[in-house]
Amino acid sequence: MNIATPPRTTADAFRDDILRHLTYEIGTDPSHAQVQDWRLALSFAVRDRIVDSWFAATRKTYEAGAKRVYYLSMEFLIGRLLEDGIVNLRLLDEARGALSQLGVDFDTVLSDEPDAALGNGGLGRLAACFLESLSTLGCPAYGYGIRYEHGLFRQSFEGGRQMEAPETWLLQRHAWEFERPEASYPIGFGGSVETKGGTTVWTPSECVFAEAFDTPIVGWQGRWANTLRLWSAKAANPFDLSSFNRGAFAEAAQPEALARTISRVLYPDDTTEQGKELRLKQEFFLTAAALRDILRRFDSEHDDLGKLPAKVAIQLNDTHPAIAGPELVRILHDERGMSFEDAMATATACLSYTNHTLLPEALESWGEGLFGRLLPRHLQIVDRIDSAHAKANPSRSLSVRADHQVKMGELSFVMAHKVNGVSALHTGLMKETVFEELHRLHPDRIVNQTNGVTPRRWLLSCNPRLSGLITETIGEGWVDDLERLKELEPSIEDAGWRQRYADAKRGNKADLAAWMAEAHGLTVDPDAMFDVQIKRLHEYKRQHLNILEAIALWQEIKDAPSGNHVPRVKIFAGKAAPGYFFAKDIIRLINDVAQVINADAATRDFFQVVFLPNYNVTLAERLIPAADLSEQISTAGKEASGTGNMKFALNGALTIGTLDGANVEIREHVGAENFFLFGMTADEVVARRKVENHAAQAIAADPRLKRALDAIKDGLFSPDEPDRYVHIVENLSGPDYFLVSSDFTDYWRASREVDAAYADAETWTRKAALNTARSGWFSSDRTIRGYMSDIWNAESLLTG
Ligand code: GPV
Repeated sequence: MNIATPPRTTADAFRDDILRHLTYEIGTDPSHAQVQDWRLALSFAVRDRIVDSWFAATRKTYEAGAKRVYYLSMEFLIGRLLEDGIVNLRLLDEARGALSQLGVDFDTVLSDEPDAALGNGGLGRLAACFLESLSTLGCPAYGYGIRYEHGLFRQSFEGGRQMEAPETWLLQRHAWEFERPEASYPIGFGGSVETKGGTTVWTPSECVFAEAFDTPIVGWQGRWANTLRLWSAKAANPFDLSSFNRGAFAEAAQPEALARTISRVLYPDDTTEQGKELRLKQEFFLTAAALRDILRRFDSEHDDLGKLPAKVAIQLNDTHPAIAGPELVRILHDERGMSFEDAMATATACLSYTNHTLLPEALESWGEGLFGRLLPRHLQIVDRIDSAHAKANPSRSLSVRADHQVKMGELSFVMAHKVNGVSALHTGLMKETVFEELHRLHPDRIVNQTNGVTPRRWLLSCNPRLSGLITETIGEGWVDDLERLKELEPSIEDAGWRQRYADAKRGNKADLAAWMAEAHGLTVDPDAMFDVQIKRLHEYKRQHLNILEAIALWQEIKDAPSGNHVPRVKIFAGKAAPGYFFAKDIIRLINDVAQVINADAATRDFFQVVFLPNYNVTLAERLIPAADLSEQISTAGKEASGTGNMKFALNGALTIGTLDGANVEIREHVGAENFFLFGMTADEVVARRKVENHAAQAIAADPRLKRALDAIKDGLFSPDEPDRYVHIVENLSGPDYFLVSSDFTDYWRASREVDAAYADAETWTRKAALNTARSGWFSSDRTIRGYMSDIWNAESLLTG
């Protein structure tokens, strides 16, 4: 059953392939080729080798009659694919050599690739890591998503304010996808429902086509490749000839434009509910197309729908594809003639659901008016599912339908055989809060699968200095068996080895400093501590807690400029949802504070603040290997897991963090002495909110906090508009829902412990190296194995 590792390629063979693609695929002569032409030619040469594994894997799956995993997600934040493919195929030397023979700079070619930004943040990036791990593990799987014409917006700053421009990644030819006009399905909306002679028929009033585009996702060593299948919307009747003939050209093009709207943009919200009709249409579009495709594949191999749960596992990445429950029931019952009860049981046995947040504003629900207008038959089925569930559970008081809404979390739970949270803490809180009653009715349904990250992208590829040292020390086995990083521990006792570890970090910091100078005209000292907070802007993530500490630290240094201060550069990056004005004001505040602090000659040698624009996967790959300190400072109970926290620890940054999400498990793995803990626990947070005037009390008790808030309120950072940030100060002094003020004093204390530890380079390096050695558990390979055994009952088709 083994699929052999594909044969290695030489630099010469690779060079010839690149030239062939440049000539016959791009139609360009080497003497005229631009960077983009070389990049595409190289991508095609790499892609050829991936396609070989891809076909072999597909054949193997059919031969074995194996169960397939289908991961349905509105987001796949895959980033660049060229380097990933080269690294996984272990063709780095050959590709570099081939390009150098052709007189082309390899790194310039790699960095020409646009980021595929088909996701907002952690949820979308997790889906991308999962696809790579599924391929590394040889588990037959498909990712299903939407091929957004415009991914997440491009961010720039004007006067410190976030500006948004459309992301146009598809303007250039996309090297990695294969268009599949033959895999195209009509997707209906609206219309009417009729029951005749016992069968119910839905006749939609509107129809668009979903057309497939496939991207192969290759695993480590090219031993397996799975498919990311993204749907693009096309008009059923692309062109209205009669309007055109009348001379009404705009009108003639309308059906096409309207249909395509569905796959036009990724909604730029992150953990906030987006209650737009178009969003619901997108969700149904993705889900209905995926189910059609899944059933077509199933039908080609089997003729008994009873076998569906044995051959098909469908994972819902949050509630966005939750309409899969009613849609699958509708197909099985209305179209395939199964009894309603059997259809429901079959669908439930296939489906499982991952919850990624407890924030109430992110729990999707749809007004029944909208839902019924767009999906009239599905509304009936939801009601029937709800009453069937109520009948089977007479003690039940909740409902999928309440206040004229359809509640997608409850629907997903009822229609799933397993429901999982993404960290131990989050899963526990799910049982106690949002799903308390459903958990009582179905005590075996909720399971935990703590998130993970792929070590191929997030260590091997993004941090060659460190991964080189690791491989030299313990061999290459860690790449797909990350817990073997533990074998580094004896070397950490060796001062010479520690120096090499420190040198790798220093080299990464120097590279980052050089890039910041070149790309952004910033001067930072690579010997200063690089203190990094990179993630979406959200009040619960508390970037404002971090900037308050920055202000207080600056004030302290200013009071004693000749003191013994530990030099620090605070680096921020992240996007705010365009409509989330408070978060956008936090960005502007950080930029304003940076401007004042960085202009202060008295403190400049000790302290700087930087906000890098347009955070994306590629920027994360640059920043994480160069970080000393990882800021994971969310209000306890609010961050479901976090995955950036894992990437930092793996790359040897120490964490300053709260007991939230996977921070808890990171601290357990790396050791409490190698983690800077501060802040209230989730329970303490709940209790603290009940204390009257909690924020005012915290401020009165901490003169540093008061002084920092006063500086903002007095307009020190916005002299041209002194009132600009008064509302932020008022929030943090009054309601302060996220308890920034109440956690400030302990955060300050922990941060000074960080300073003391950093001042002792030997100790710091030991702690950093222990973080690397003990983070192996956070591989997404471990996570996927957990899903395969506890949720999907799926198997690897790779042996040995
Ligand atoms: I719901 N998450 C996200 O990025 N977008 C969303 O819409 C939702 C959740 C994130 C959580 O906030 C993180 O804590 C978590 O690590 C990540 O999903 C992956 O599980």
